[in-house]
Amino acid sequence: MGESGSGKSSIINLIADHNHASVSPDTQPCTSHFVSYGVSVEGRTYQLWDTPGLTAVTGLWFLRKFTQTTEPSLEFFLQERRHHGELDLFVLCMRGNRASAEMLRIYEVFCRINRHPTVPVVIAVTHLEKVKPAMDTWWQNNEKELAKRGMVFDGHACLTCLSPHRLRGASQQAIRRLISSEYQPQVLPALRGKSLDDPGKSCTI
Ligand SMILES: Nc1nc2c(ncn2[C@@H]2O[C@H](COP(=O)(O)OP(=O)(O)OP(=O)(O)O)[C@@H](O)[C@H]2O)c(=O)[nH]1
Ligand SMILES: [Mg+2]
Repeated sequence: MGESGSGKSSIINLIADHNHASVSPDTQPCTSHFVSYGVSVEGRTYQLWDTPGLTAVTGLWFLRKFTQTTEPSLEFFLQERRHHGELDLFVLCMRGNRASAEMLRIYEVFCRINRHPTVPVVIAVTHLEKVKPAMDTWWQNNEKELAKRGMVFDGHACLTCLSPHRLRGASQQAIRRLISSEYQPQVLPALRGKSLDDPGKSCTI
């Protein structure tokens, strides 16, 4: 999940190495429905959910309308997934080149209550192709600031989703590693009674 235009659909395509999800050609909101994709990573199948983007309330009436319809439907969607025991990992997506107060609100409303002791929350940061000397420098420079604001994560990946790009392979590895990592069993009571080798974990982006 994340703000509109943060790169959620692009990340799905990066993980899958296939253009499954529609990506916005510009800054307009693109994904309008919750769509799941079965993606195989190193022999395991993951159910990845692409979600409509959340947009900050602004003075523009059409964006305000988008926000008002998306937020309750995201809440309902999460309740449904929780009810079916299908919430295994939250991937919060943000643009590294665009800090926003909206991110903190999304974290507060959707991630904090779901994190301990239930679902791990990780962050995937996009648009980092120009960060020097390496994309991960973004995390080194920003982790403390995020933590100061109460945004704590169980894992992170610094990415570019550009295609073609010389850093795409490294980005794909990083995001695949992020979603396939085994997070501490004590923060995953939803998996108790299930084998951790169980395929078909779902992952909400
Ligand atoms: N330069 C750059 N552009 C990116 C990157 N990731 C995504 N984009 C571009 O950013 C725009 C938005 O990407 P989407 O994947 O559609 O974003 P989204 O979060 O799914 O947006 P909504 O569906 O509207 O919520 C598209 O034009 C992408 O091509 C990146 O890492 N670097
Ligand atoms: Mg999208």
